[in-house]
Amino acid sequence: MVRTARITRKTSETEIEITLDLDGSGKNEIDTGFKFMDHMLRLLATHSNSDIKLKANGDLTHHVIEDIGIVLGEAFNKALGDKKGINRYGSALIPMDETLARCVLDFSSRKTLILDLRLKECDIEDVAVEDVKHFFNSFAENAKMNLHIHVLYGEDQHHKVEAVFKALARAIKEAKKIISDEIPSTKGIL
Ligand SMILES: [Mn+2]
Repeated sequence: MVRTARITRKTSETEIEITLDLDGSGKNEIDTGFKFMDHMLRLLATHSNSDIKLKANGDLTHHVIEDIGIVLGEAFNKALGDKKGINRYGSALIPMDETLARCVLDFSSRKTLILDLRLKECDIEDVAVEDVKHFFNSFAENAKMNLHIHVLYGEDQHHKVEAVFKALARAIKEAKKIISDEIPSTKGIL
């Protein structure tokens, strides 16, 4: 079974192209136009063992980052297909220096997002905190997942978001794993 997706999305605000291979080795080619997002999405590919190729262009930071969340979420949902045999749930606790982040997720086909990043309302490198929050919202919605993200403690803003992306990646790595040949739901459908 090939678990890949290729999506191109063009609106009057943004143009995004992505290819995703869930069973890759973490290879990535990321160009969002924003150095901090490139850094975060490379981490996501590397630590989830997913190959991600992404190119984004657009008018405003807010639009581009929100739409990357949409397209990346759609790609995960598409690549997971009918979700036959997947582990479905994943969780990870990841430290980064003084920060500890937790991510717990369920590829449930329903969106819920619980997000507590403990971030000050400021810019992190070339991205605003608001945009980071929008990213997780669009990602959870379009990947149709239950996503619970908490920064348990920490000081540095960059460390908090980086630990969260690594935790998300490790949780995805666990949840996407093929462990049986059944659809993991008592309803027989996900
Ligand atoms: Mn960093």
